[in-house]
Amino acid sequence: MKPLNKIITNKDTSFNPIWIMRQAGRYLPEFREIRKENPNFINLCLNDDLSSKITLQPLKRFNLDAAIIFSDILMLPYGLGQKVEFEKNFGPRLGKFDLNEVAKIDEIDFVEKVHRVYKAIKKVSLDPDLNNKNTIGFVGAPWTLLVYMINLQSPKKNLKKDFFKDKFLINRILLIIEKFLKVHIKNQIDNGANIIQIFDSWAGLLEEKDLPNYIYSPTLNLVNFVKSLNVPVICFPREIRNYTEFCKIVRPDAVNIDYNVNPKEIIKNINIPIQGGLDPKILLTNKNTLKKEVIKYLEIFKDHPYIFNLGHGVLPETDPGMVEYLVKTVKDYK
Ligand code: 1CP
Repeated sequence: MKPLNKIITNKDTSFNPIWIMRQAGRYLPEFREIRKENPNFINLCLNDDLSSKITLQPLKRFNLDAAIIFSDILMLPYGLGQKVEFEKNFGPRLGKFDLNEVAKIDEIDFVEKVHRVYKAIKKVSLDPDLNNKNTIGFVGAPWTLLVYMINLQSPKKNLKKDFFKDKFLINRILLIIEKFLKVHIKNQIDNGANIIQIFDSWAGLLEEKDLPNYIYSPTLNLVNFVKSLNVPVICFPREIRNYTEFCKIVRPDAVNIDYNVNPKEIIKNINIPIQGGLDPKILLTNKNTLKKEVIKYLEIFKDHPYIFNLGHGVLPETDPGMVEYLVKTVKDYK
């Protein structure tokens, strides 16, 4: 059995596997070198030789338990024909969403645009170094994708004022997102992904009254879909104020917590396996502080099925030496 399945399926508490959100990325000089030669980020994700190589880069350096495929949540709007670009020091910039154009796209068109992501997953999952490790596929949650597809750029702290103006359009887009996310998930699993993580990075932007329509209901549909394919699903509703209620309603197999969650409180209320929590900024301090914080999480989760990870993605300015020390600290913990 693969390490993450031992925790999620068997509820093993005798060890803590570790992987790191955004582990394949900008803090690694070997990634930056490839990136320099490949200014178009989407094309880089769609180059399965390079994207599979980038996926494996952190595993060559560190004793991690899982690979997460080097791709992006915005491959979904890209596959639907929406323009998606990544600008330096700005982030994603999307072209206007045209419902009439998108309505013409079928499953075959979508897969044709993004199939190289699946090819990369196949390559990664067949790598002998991954025999005893997980291959994680992922998608953005419907809400977070909706945010990018309508806002057309990162919302940072706020959505545009008229974001919710056209409810008809929003609900149509949500249905389209859900349909193609299922296609995207199924293809990732068919090509070797043995865990699916659903990133809802902007869950924290919603008021409580809007959670059922924009988060609970569409995410529950996806969670049930992944479960029907017999693959565990981890949800990360980042900065949602009530993780307990989220877990009760959406029922993922495991939940990733962000760094504002009090780990001592959460284990009192949530009985499914938990992942993550450590503030990525701790990796910018020093080894002593890092070790203290890591041990704190491991002690709190001593008797709870727990996958070590961060409370959000690793920051680009992180020293890879600190990541190495983090992994070693988790692995040496008894
Ligand atoms: O080199 C570059 O400029 C590109 C930086 C980069 C990378 C390395 C982006 C642009 N995406 C990725 C890869 C990526 N994105 C992965 C695979 C690598 C790994 O985890 O090891 C994953 C899982 C994602 C997921 C993703 N993309 C999320 C969800 C997680 C999170 O960080 O909240 C989100 C919100 C995105 C959108 C996105 N893509 C890239 C950026 C800079 C952003 C965020 C911008 C923003 O809105 O603030």
